[in-house]
Amino acid sequence: MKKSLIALALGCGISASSFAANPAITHVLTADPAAMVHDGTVYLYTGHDEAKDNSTFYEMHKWLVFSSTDMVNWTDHGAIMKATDFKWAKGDAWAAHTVEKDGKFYFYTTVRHATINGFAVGVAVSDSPTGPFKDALGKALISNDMTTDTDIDWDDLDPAVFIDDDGEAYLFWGNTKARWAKLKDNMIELDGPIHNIDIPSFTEALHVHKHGEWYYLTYATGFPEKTAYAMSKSIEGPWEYKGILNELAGNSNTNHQTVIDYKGRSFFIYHNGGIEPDGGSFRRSVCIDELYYNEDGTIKRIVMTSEGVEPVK
Ligand code: FUB
Repeated sequence: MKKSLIALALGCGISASSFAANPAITHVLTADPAAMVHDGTVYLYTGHDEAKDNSTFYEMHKWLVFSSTDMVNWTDHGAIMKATDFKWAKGDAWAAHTVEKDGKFYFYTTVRHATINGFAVGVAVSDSPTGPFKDALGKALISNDMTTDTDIDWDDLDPAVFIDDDGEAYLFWGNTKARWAKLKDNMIELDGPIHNIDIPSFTEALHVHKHGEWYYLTYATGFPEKTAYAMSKSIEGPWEYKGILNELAGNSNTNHQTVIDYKGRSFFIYHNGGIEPDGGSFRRSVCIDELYYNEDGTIKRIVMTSEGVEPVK
């Protein structure tokens, strides 16, 4: 039985699959994955592509969350928030990222600002990883008027937060300019200036993870996008460019990625337009493949598969 049929059979917004495949989620269109491991469970946050077939731009109103304990069977917890739940925003639920701090879950996300031209970063909070999430600040954390070094109004998108081993939190974001700033302990205010990061051919989708002694900065490069990465021994850089990590994602001009370690294995989670029969750049689906490190800490090129990953035990 196909995974989508199993999902329909289960109903009630719950989906499950008994075997792996890519795309990993097939009963709803999912884009811009961000994953968080909490209390032994993986929570996968995604945008929701709602564009019709043949659309030429995104239609995205809300964000979704799924959970799994084996990276193959995913439970659908439904929508956690919509873009206009931020009263100062007018829409466009683009890429987001969730982290946990002191028992609260902070959801950093991209929306289009209602009164300040361009995209902005909002922050919402919840007591549960599956929400509901509420605006934590009542205004944008980052708006386009705070970053005036580009001519475009979409340079403040795709937030990702990294909490270091010492509890300090860092916000990364940007399009064409890669940016970071420290966050205060309350997670909803910047703690110091906005810095630019010097990395080649940066497009968007900054994401930071740590594995062993190394910090890794992965990001979308070029357009259509591939994924590139850089490494550093410090969260504040400098970052050493290490090349292409993932090639063009089939049938999609974006390739937005997240990386996690889970139960002794490492995973590269991204989207492509591979869902049948009408996937594409604005009808995307999340995929999951293995990620392998070399002994020197560099990462092997991702092999995108149709088969997906073996279940984690
Ligand atoms: O989903 C809308 C935009 O497409 C995201 O913000 C980018 O990362 C790209 O995936």
